[in-house]
Amino acid sequence: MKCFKDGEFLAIEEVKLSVDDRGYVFGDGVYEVIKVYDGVLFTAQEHLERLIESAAKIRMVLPYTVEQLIEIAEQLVQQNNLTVGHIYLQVTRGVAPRAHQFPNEFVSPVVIGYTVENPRPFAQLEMGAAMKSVEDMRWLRCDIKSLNLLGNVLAKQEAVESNCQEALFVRDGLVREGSASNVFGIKDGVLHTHPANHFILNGITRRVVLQLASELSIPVKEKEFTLTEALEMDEFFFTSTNAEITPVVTIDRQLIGEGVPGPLTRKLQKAFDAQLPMLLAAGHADERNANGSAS
Ligand code: DCS
Repeated sequence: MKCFKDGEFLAIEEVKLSVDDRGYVFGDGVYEVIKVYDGVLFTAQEHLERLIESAAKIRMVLPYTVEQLIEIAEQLVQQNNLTVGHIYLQVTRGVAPRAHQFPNEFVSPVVIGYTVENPRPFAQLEMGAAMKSVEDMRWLRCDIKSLNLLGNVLAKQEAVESNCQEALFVRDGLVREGSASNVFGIKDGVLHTHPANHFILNGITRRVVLQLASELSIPVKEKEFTLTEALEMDEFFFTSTNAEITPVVTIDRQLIGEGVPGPLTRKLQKAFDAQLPMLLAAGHADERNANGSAS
């Protein structure tokens, strides 16, 4: 496997990382996960713009432009022959003796990237998932895609230990997002989701879903709702780069609607599939439309 590190593509064994890397000692950095379908990057521009924004929010300047980062990501896909999976990109504030304040200006950020083969989660997309609500004890800048994921890690572990696939963060009684996903509810034909502010990460998949909803004339309400209201939704789903649009059939073991993926969720999933770089990965070759496929 070829990894990118600071301008070079190296075999994984050749990559040297320092114990003094601020990402390692402080979680002082930001990251992105970009999906690859049939060797084609999906919404790479949006992900890389968010990477630069996340870096800026922690007062870091990336040594690359979006265009250069896309070139790096494409090289990684090519060199590793990746068909379906994702690219992980991470930038830390660099290597310096451990001290909380920023290092001097001669310390440059450390940029690494690698690929992961990862099939689409077909079974979960079809059957749906279970969520467990957990208290959101994270900091107040959830809009930054920071390497500090302890709150997310603990929440996800709690969910998994309760045989759930994803945690549902609740802060001040209001539903915020998943441990690594955004959440949506559907009530009486209206799509509800948390507004994009500092309590959530403004997911790229979230933005895609809002765009699809607009194209499908599904009314959208970007406003907080309570856990009780979530439990009373007709349909519920979570979104992320890897989970795509995952139907939620239970929250805290209580059925959502009929306890099966609902019709509007299915409609959005279908619209999502139709705009992927290709549809072969979905096993839906027969559904390909005339302009629907790359490579
Ligand atoms: N909210 C949180 C806290 C996340 O970590 C993520 C993605 C999302 C929302 C959804 O964002 P995207 O739609 O842009 O993916 N988490 C990434 C992660 O850590 N692994 O995969 C995706």
